[in-house]
Amino acid sequence: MRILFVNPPNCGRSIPEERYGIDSIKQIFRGEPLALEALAGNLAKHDISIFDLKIETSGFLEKLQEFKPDIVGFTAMTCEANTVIKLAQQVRQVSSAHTVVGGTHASADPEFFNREEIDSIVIGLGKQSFAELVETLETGHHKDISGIAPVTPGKQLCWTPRQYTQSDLVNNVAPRYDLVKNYRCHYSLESLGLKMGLVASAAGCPYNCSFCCIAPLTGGRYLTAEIEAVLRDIQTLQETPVIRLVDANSFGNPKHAWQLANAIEAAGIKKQYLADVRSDMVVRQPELLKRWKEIGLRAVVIGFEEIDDTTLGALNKENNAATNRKAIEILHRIGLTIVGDFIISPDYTEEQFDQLEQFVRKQEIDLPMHTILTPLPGTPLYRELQSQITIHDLDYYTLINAVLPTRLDEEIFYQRYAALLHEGHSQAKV
Ligand code: B12
Ligand code: SF4
Repeated sequence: MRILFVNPPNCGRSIPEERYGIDSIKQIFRGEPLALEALAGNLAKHDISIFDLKIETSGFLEKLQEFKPDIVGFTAMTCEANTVIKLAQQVRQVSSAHTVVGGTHASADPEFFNREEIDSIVIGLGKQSFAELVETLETGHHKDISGIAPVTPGKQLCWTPRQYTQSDLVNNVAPRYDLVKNYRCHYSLESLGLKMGLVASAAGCPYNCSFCCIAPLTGGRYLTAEIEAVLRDIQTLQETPVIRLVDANSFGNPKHAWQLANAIEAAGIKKQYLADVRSDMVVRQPELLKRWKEIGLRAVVIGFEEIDDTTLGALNKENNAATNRKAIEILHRIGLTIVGDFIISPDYTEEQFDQLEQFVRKQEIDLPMHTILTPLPGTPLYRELQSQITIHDLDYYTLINAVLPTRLDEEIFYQRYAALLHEGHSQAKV
């Protein structure tokens, strides 16, 4: 089978720019589409191509006509969902390919894609389930595949939930990093001039923060990758000195994280790493962080989210402000760069903006990353705040737009937000 995987373009829209001319908030990120490379890895006998529209700005129709795919697979975050529908319409115009969508939005809100432009929706980890779908399409022996919903426009979707296990990671086959070799020079963190490669050492997260869309990817399970598979992937990315572990919750299984650090050292791998970790794990496992620093950990991304316990509690973070402060202390002591994620509620007052600004300065967060509280469809927060949402167009669900009413005058809200981002980035020490 000929399978074309498509990474949608950078397509999020920006309210501060459109309404108030504040153009400093929207950022363009580029990174390899690891999901598509991983899926391709488990399709060895097929002819696969990845088209990255975040890099190629045109030529999609030409690619379809030239490659003549039997299947076109899209990945999509929420802000890319509308764009994927439009791209799937283009596929329908020139080809009879089976169209499939997977990724964070399909997993959290599959019903959104229950439209005639799409044929199948993959919910959660797809490396194994998609391979099963390709087989049924190739042989014509249709069967029910758990984790895959055939679209039924006009009727509610019906599918068998998948009980995700380690076998869904299909660790015995590597991601096809080679399929993006022509794009690789673009996958860098331009502001720091860093070339970065993506590797997964775990999937999913057992927590259930109300704003987060990760749980549906694994049905709330935390699955660790085999150590040999992680080493293989790091070593394959020979030209990239920095590895971003893409796990939503790295080192969530400390025993696995120790084994991985020891294995990296034993293999003589000299690279730098960036990982997303929880602050309570840092407090419980400072020695683990020290160990990772020894083998190359350069920076950790931590979701501090809010600076007081009431708001943290409301987000169901199962963590508290004291633990966050303790983790910051430990990380400073170890000498790890802290990239701190903070969530600004549209409900923020001037005073709350001031307090957050002071916190970031006082705690010496090296690179603060501020997003705006966004009820992503499919999350508990969405169910809670659905009736208050004023902007339903998913193009704005980039986490840098207020889709709920702001308490402050909207323009002032965005000015304060832009100033916060500017201060954080101008003093960034990464
Ligand atoms: C790497 C990454 C990026 C990279 C690369 C993504 C890409 N496609 O090019 C870059 C840097 C480009 C990026 C950009 C953005 N990102 Co991002 N990103 C991630 C990150 C850290 C890892 C994703 C990943 O590679 N996982 C590893 C792979 C193997 O797992 P996976 O993606 O889940 O894929 C599996 C399944 O989902 C499924 N699957 C996925 N796609 C497909 C497709 C098909 C056909 C099938 C069958 C199955 C399938 O099978 C895969 C294998 O099992 C996640 C957080 C996280 N830890 O998940 C955020 C995350 C996905 N990003 C997020 C956001 C918000 C953004 C931005 C909007 C940020 C911004 N403000 O600009 C932008 C998008 C900009 C735009 N389009 O306009 C949010 C998405 C929330 C949401 N529901 O929309 C996340 C979840 C982080 C968060 N804060 O919550 N991102
Ligand atoms: S925000 Fe982090 S800790 Fe909370 S559910 Fe999502 S990945 Fe897990």
